[in-house]
Amino acid sequence: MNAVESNDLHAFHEWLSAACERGPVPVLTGKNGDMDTVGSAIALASSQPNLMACGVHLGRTAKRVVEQLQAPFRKIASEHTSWPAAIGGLIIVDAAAPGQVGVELPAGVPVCIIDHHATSDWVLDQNDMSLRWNVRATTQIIDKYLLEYSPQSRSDVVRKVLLAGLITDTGRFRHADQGAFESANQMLQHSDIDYASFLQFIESDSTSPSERGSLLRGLSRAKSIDSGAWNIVHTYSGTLEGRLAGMLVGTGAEIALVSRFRDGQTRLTARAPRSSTQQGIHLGHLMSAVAERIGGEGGGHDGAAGWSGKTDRIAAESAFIAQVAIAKRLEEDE
Ligand SMILES: [Mn+2]
Repeated sequence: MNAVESNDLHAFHEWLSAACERGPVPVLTGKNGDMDTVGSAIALASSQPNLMACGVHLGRTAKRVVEQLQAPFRKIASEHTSWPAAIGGLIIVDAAAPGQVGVELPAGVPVCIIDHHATSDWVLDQNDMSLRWNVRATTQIIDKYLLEYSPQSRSDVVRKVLLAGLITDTGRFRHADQGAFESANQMLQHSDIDYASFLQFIESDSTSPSERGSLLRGLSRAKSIDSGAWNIVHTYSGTLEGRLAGMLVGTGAEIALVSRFRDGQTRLTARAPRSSTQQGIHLGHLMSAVAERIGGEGGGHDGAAGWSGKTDRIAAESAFIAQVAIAKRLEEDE
């Protein structure tokens, strides 16, 4: 661990200890309920009795893992949310903006943001803090904290939810870097986890006939266009947009874009292969720029990002495509 990380963890530990002394501290997940946000919350919450992992939604993988491991996680309502009385603080994991948690936050409560997104729309108050590291998964930050300040909480269940977050956020280590492998090694070390069978369990997700139908319809509607220096393959779908975008990348798309419109909300989901990010594409920055252009919230990572807002679907797609048009392609030796 470098000096910056170890200072950050120390400051976080002080913040956390003070918050837990004041009262209960919810550890809130992002509303997409992906494995990284849920795994981070559950693992961190295991370190202190006053912490409680909670969120509005469990995604598919997270739901299966939480059920299988019987890990403590509390579902909370997205409206009229009842927060504990005498709340000591609030920790939000793996969410780049207030709109990504799906609940109204309690007023006047010190907040800590733990995240690894390249973009951040949080506005922090004096008693708030943020732990934002350039790592592949938020669970890597949590594991480093536990290793240093609460090693006894790193049970096999805790290690499994951490590892599951790392596996899914790196796309089964396809988007991993050296730090991600170091974290994986750390999580497995001195555990009884059989990595291959745990991976098999995570991947044993079956697609229902109706989901298969919408993936296929999404693929059949896909169009390939050029925008500036880049090729974009785009389509729309009512479900599994991330998975569909991954399939579009599989067609050789330099940028894959999937949009969806539901209940007055449009959502854009984009994916790019490493070859595109190496040549200068940063989807998180592009989605932030879309939000600046047409409103809503956008951001994420270089190769995976999203935007959501009230603009209609076609206008939102057009805004993204127009933003790509002005993205420069770096030459190989630059
Ligand atoms: Mn994440």
